Amino acid sequence: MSKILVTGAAGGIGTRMRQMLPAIYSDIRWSDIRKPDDLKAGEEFVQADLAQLDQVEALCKGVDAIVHFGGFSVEGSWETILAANIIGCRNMYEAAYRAGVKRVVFASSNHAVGFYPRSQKIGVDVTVRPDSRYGVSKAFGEAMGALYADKHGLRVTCLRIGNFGDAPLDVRRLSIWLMPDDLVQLIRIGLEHPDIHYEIFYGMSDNAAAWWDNSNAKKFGYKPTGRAEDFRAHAEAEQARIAADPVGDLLQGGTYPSDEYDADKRDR
Ligand code: 15L
Repeated sequence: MSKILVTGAAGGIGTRMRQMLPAIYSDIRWSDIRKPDDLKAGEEFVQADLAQLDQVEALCKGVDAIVHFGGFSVEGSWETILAANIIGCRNMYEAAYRAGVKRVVFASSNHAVGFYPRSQKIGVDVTVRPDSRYGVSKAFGEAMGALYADKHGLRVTCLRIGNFGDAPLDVRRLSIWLMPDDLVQLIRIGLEHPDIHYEIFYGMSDNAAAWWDNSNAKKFGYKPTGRAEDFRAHAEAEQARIAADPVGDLLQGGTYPSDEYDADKRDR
């Protein structure tokens, strides 16, 4: 893999990946809509607005693979999601195709399926059940990946990321936690595995309380090393500070499905 473009360089995951990926890949172009505060000398950075196709095309010049963390990473207004995650994501795939990029690793999210109940274990073959406009945009990004893989031969890996960080933040995150080293492993599979055509993996560590069947990732050699249960006491203590959420506590997406929820109030 010679030249890799990583979008979303100034975000939470991007910032961490800037510390980790250069040990594996020597030629990385980083991009974001704003310059990272901690940009180091020698890091190649190109500022770009994903909603502008010409800017994304310029970004993709000479690139072999893209790791796409760019866009808006939480729920937002329709206008925000439309520009950053719908138009921006379309521009990323289209510019990748035009530039002859071979692989894309797309940062999808658990919120593409956040309306599934916590009582149900799901694999990667379920119908999407987005829990927010943000979740819809992630389902869109997965669908675009399938289109560009099937129609144009890009090798696309979608990572339905749970919650990325050094430790699970609460009881919900015990099920969906993703340790940084495990994300690096998943990215490497997407960038390097010879049999990738179009795949979806859950971006989670070795979580005993998981709601997701991640056997597809394991088929490609994924061996997560983070164990959420090692942090259970911490996560339960944090959970005790959070108010109960009668809707969100039953659903995989947590507060995302319960925000703006009024299905129980409508006359059908
Ligand atoms: C996500 O997709 C978000 O990017 C992140 O900020 C968290 O909200 C995470 O999901 C989560 O579900 O915890």
